[in-house]
Amino acid sequence: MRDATPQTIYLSDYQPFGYLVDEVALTFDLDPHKTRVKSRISFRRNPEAEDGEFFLHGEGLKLISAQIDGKPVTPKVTASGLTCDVPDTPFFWEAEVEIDPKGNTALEGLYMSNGMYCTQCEAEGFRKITYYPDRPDVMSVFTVTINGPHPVLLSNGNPVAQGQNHAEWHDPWPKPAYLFALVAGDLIAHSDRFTTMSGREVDLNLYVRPGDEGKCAFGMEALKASMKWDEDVYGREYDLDLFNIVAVDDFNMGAMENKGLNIFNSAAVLASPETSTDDNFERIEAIIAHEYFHNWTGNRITCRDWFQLCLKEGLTVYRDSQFTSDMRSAPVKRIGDVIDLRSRQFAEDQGPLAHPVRPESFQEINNFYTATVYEKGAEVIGMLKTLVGDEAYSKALDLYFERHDGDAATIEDWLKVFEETTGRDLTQFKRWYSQAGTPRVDVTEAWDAGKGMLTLTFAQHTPPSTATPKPAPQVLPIAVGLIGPDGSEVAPTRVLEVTEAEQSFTFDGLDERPVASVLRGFSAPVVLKHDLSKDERLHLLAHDSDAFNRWEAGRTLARQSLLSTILHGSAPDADWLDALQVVLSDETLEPAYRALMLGLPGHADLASTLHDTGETPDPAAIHRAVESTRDAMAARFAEVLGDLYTRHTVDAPYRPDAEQSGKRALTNAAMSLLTRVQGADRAQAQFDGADNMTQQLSALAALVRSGQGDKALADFEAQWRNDRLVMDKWFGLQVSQAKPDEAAAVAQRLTEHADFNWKNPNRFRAVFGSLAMHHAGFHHESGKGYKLLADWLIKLDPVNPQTTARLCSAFQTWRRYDVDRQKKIEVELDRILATPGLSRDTTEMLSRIRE
Ligand code: 0A1
Ligand code: ZN
Repeated sequence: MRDATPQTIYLSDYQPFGYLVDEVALTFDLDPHKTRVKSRISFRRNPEAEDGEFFLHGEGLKLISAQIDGKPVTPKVTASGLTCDVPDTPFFWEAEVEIDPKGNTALEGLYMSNGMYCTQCEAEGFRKITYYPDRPDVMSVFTVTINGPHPVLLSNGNPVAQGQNHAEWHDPWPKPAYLFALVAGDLIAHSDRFTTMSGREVDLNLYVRPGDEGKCAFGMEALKASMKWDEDVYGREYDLDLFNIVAVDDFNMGAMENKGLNIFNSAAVLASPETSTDDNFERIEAIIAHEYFHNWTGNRITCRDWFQLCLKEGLTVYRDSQFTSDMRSAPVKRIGDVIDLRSRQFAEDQGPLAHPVRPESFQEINNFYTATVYEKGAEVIGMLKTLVGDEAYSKALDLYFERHDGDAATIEDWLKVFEETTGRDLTQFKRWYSQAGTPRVDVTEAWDAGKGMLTLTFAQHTPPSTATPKPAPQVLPIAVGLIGPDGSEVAPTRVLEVTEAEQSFTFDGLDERPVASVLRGFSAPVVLKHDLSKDERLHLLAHDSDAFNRWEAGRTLARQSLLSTILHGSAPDADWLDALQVVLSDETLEPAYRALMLGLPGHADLASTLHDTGETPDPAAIHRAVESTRDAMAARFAEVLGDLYTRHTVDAPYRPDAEQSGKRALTNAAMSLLTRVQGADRAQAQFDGADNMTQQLSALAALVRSGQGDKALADFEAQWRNDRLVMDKWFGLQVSQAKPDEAAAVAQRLTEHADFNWKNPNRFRAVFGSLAMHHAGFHHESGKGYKLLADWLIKLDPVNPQTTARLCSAFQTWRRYDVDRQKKIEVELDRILATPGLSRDTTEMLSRIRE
């Protein structure tokens, strides 16, 4: 039900809870529609809290009975929880409630997925399981008893008793309720062991549904690699005798770091060469690492309140990106992260959903699991490390773990360990946590030939937003190196610390004017404006020793070429194409890097650049420009691409490692382009001969895009119709490869397919996430894309508010477009908002977008 007046919660209102909880004992008697949950919880007054009101959260619970110290009580129950008169002295609260896991389609709390029970409690799902102070600063030791007719009964911690249809678990580490988990079902374990740095043996299990046993080996290896990496790099050891992972098919997000019992969306853990692409493997490895790393950054040290979400998420994303860089190629990982940041986080920061990395208010916390909190949060950690240096970063982290182990901490606590270990004042740096918006940085150069001196002047400006109407200057670590006219590096990377609105730095002792390579490694999440000439950019593309900026030079040339095609209809820039061809043929460069060089800025990225320069983006014109540029690249590079395709085709048995996947990324980029000029035979042959999903799916995409994919689509469906995860790809690909004027119709047709199970978030997102990402299709002038998405969001909202609300962000950039499109979108936003009983999640998202 929609709240009459949705409540806004403010960071500044934080108050500790009036009671401390030492122990929680829960007993579950599982039943699909009538699960009984008994709780026995010890409470005592919190000496640090003023307010002694005894309020327990609880939603959708049927209260059967309640007792205090064994005596029945009659609490006052509302839709959000209960209050009760309690003694001044320590007491035991006992309650029995009934819940309906099978009727729980929101996938929050205890629910059922394909016959198994599972839980999702972050952020506020535990209150749908029993009455409890469901807030992260209330930490307690949990003991859990599960009764139910299922071979596998799991909860957090270590098993203390296991019997027929019965299990008891004890988790010795105090934790907030959001880290509670329970799983029950007919599951199969893929098991292994890990010996920790101090010699303790840990049993590892990956639990899956029967039939998925063949998709566990990679995830298990990734887990062991993560455990080892966290010991080697952060000195962090695992702390239980057991670590369990469970794969579930119905899950709103990627995965969840519940203590000792991580629960994963099956798409984020199950992998096999035949069914998963190289990208899937890399993502799975990263998510397994991410959830595992949370054991220290999130679980042992958790968040005081949900405003501090970036404390665990920014740091854990940063740690998982370090892990991937170490396991694979650091420059390739960095470029991928920046592409992702620009497309998701910059869009958020530039529109009505802009919020600081640490927001100051919210209505529904689930709406703040955003690219800003996660990815910009990670960028902030990266900047901090750049500013203080690697050694100081390690020292600060050691102090953080030592001082705050067992705490529910804040950003202030986090920054303080850096201030204490380095002696730095981080007052200004803290703005990265409190200000919304992406800083714009203008660099201008002054060359004094007589003195051999180059001066770089930086001017920073952050566009104001509702969240931050008056942004102040930020601390910007800007990494700069200089490339001489002969292509050699004449000044190695130096990190300039820009703190003022305008500030200059000089480089001297230079014989000739160099080309400045600014913002190396993308050392700060800003939009850089550096007026280099085309020749200077070509010089960087040919010679920059910083792999990121070398790629960035090519990217900027590509963007400029595309913009002039979009605005003036010009042909693609021949100088850029010539320079790109040289890079493509350079066998000293790793194939994955060259594959990235072949990429173009996305449609939405181009729309954003156009908007930034005062133009109104026309999605159809952007689409045409990208297509004609790709055609020109294909024609211009045909020979080189044919050569790359043959030279880098992998003959060895499939391995999902960086080396092989890099080669496949390059040959598939080549194959896709070649299909434009040489017909579909190569793609068809690759499709027919493929023995792994990377090869099969990229060939299928090329075939569908070229309009010759009908047979391959049918063959693919016949081959994979019983594999849910592969069929998600089949659904998604048809939308993403559709022509702009057909995308909505294709999506509509797919919703009529017998396997379109719209209540499954992965399947819903396969179709509608793909539609929202199909820039020219979603923004087609007919408005059909907008209407179709709105229809389905209205349908999904009562079933799954969280997934509905997340997909609303498809509309966040709407003010960029022409009046006609804006009007069409406005009609749809208002239509959704007018739906009776719209969830708090969706109402908040759309009201912010609509503002
Ligand atoms: N903490 C998890 C992500 C997560 C967040 C919220 C969820 O439900 C609302 C589920 C998972 C992570 O960062 O992996
Ligand atoms: Zn996380």
